[in-house]
Amino acid sequence: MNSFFSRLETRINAIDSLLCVGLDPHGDDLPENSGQAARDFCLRLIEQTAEVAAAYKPNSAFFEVLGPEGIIALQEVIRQIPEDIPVILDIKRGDISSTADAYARSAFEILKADAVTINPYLGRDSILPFITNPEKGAFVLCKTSNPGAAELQDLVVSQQMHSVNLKGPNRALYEWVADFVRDWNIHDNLGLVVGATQVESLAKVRLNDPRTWILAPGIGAQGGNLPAALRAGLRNDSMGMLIPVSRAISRSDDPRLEAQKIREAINSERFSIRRGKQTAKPSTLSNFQQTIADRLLDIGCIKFGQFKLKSGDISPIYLDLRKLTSHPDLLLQVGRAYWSLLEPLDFDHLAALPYAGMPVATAVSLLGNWSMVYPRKEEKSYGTKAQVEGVFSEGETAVVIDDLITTGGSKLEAIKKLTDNGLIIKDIVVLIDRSSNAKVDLKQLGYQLHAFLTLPDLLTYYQETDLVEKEMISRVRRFLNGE
Ligand code: NUP
Repeated sequence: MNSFFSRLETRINAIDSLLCVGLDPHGDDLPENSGQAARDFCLRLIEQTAEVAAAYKPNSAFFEVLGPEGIIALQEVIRQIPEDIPVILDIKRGDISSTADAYARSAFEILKADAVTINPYLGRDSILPFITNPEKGAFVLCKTSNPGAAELQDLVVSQQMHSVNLKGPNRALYEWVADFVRDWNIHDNLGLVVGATQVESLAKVRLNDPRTWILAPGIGAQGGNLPAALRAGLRNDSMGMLIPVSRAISRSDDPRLEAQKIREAINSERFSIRRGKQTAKPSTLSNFQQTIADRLLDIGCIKFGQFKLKSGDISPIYLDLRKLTSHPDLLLQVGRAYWSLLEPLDFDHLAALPYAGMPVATAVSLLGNWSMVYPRKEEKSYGTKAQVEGVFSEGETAVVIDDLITTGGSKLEAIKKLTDNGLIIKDIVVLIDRSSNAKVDLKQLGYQLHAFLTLPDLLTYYQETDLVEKEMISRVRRFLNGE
């Protein structure tokens, strides 16, 4: 599968450009107000700029205003854009999920755009229809380039005013939006719109989020300062920002030359930044996995040092996900991680394994509105004498939820209890697979293991990012290999 951002990065690397050419056929610039004129305007622009365009961004408004023939022109323009250049359709949609789903289908299936711009005002369920297909992407309006942006987007919102306990009180609404987008970005295909005219906001957003792609309009006609915007918003690897420019290119005497000049101006800033900063290596983990990996280390769910195990062995690593209950914000994000693995599965109940699996399964149950059961650790010797708590019927399916897996032995014990009570088990979902051979062994017994992270991938990530010393990582690897 080729995700939207990996296709975008392939194109950017192939032509070494972060320029996104805007296709905005303003009425003033057309010889007549017709679909044909808009189409010709855009096709000429594409012909002149295709060599330096990392992406194209048609704004739907200028086509819609021409009536049905404008829409047909838009469809035709997108069809004519070379296959390897992603198309971001600027539509700024936002609606209840059933309507958002129709908007998404219209943009992706009818108009064949690769990504869209969307409005976050309606919340998570309005975003999901645009991001369920990882091959398509969406950029969420965070801080827009226009003078009136501050009116709502800079409103200070205190922590108590919203239901999700994310970090830090009293932050501007746009900063909350950036945080929510990190949280919603379960398929790694969400970016942000932060205007190139908003240098301070670009810097704040980038500081809090070293990875997310930013679409930054406002260069040219709106007067944004290109070097300042790039210095504030680029990632350490001099990627992570796409600069859309419409009028400054389309209205110049020589659009081809102008597009080349802007690309060069962007690149000279990128290279001076690259010289000054250490180049970050691409990671094995997705953005969402990295966020969770960072926090797990931060709060001591993953520890490096010397730990005495039950077996008496001394281990250089210790995983303890029980600490999650003391960090409800992370527990919620972890819940979303499980949710992303559970969503494609077919089941009637979650089956939480006591004790460590129970808080995470409760979080997931609340997120997905899924019923939960749990096998008791010790059988009840009185009352119902139940072995499995919760309401279920024989023949129903349950997914086993636990925090970690090492050998799979404790999962099999629990599965026996669940199946003895009439439940059918096909899948097991955990946050971290310590990766002995559990996945293969369980598969042979007919169970599918789904893990959000594996310990070897985590170790590689901590090494790449220098979060843990190389020598310690090697020691853990030797320990895991039984050396
Ligand atoms: O914050 C935004 N500012 C902005 O200008 C978000 C946008 N999507 N845009 C769009 O980018 C705007 O609607 C237009 O299509 C383009 C900027 O055009 P120009 O100023 O480069 O001509």
